[in-house]
Amino acid sequence: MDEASTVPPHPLDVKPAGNAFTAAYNLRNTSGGLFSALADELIIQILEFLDGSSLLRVGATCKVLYAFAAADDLWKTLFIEKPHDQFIWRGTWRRTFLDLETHRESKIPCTGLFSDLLYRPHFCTHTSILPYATNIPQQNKIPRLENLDQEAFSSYWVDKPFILTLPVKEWPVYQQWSMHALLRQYADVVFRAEAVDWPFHTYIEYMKDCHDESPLYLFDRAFVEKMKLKVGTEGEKDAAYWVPSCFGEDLFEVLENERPDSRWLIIGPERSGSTFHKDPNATRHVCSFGVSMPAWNAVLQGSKYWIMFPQSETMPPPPGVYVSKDQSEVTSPLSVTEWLLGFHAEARKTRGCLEGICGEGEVLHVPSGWWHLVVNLTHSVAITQNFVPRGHLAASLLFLRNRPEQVSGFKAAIKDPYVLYVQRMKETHPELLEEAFADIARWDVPKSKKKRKWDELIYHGEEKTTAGGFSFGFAEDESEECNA
Ligand SMILES: O=C(O)CCC(=O)C(=O)O
Ligand SMILES: [Fe+2]
Repeated sequence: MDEASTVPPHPLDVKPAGNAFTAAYNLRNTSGGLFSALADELIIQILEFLDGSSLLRVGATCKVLYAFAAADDLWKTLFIEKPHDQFIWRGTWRRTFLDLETHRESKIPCTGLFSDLLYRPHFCTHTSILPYATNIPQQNKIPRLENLDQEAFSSYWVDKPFILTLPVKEWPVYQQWSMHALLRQYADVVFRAEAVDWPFHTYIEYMKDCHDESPLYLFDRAFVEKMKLKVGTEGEKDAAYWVPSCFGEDLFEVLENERPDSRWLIIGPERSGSTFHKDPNATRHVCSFGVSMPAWNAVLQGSKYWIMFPQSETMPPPPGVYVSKDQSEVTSPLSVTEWLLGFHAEARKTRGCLEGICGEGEVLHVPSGWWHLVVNLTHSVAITQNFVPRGHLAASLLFLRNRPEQVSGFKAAIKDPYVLYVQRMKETHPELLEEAFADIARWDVPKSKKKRKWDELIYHGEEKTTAGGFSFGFAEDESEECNA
């Protein structure tokens, strides 16, 4: 790919490290003093200790330190650490922190400075992501359907990704939420975007003039309350949106007000997105044992490129993603663009890879346990919600029971979400609960001498009586197993 040709020169004329080998002149021989001998990462780590005025002073000493002290990530951290009541977004974190208009900011060329660390964010910001979302091989394409009924979903599609093109087009929020309308109605409503809580109008200013390699992503779990929306049933008067009917019942609804976070408003500019992860009960967390909640993600504006992989004991995680032995930690230190640059070509050829673009008015199904990376091809507005379909009741019970620390969003007062859930299910859906327990018990019957690793991990067969009076059990960890 020749994206490189579309990348403009770095604003301070910094070049990639490799260029130093053929360059006639290296700035580090004349500038930077003792700092010039240090690795780039070390220089940045030292600068991370400084406050804004010290950073400015260090940056005024020489060209090398001027370029390093201008790294926008340093200023982003400073800005986020210091709460600002009132500020104007000025296109970069440095200018915003210093409240500098663009034309008042110095731009001293640092020709002869070669640094991947300084050049890479600039390169990634200006690398087009569109080529990665095109020419999707036929066998990789996420199936696209107009609509589905519940029966087809639960009997065939429940564990497969797909894109539905019709149901969301009926939603009032799809028909009414232009960026203008959103801004008119919610300008002063404060939404969460990663580490900041900003009024919507500020986030829109940021979105319109953003040069971050990984833009701050608005991801708000309380949007329904903040925007005073009614989540209804299909066609219901005053309903802002409803769950597409094919996904059927959501057995987490029995938790009512005690339900953990389950829905998010997602807004971001082009290139914002989510690096590889699997969803458990909440977004951006990884759950053990491959048990996680399915979700749907409806695009109301813009479009998203999705690349997905099934999870399986026999398959490694997607290229460029590293998982700890117990699967509780995922390391994917790369930004979305870095991952696309480095691993997309290999991923596309990897067994199980599925890709697709979910466009405006479409909804994508993320089955339980699937890895996914998502990137917005244009600015986008989406709603996502996770749910527990019938077929995943047993798995979600196991998850709550075995990994309470990875269950996010339950109120602190709920000491044992598992017990609460069993209780509620017993009151409302006793037959389903019994079926789920029977499933769990069946998973314990070894079909062969060699138990599946997954079963060994989650179920040791000792008997315990739960609050609901059902008799069954599985150990949480080895110590429990020893006591059994
Ligand atoms: O960026 C997106 O829309 C995807 C979000 C996502 O994967 C999630 O909510 O878990
Ligand atoms: Fe996700």
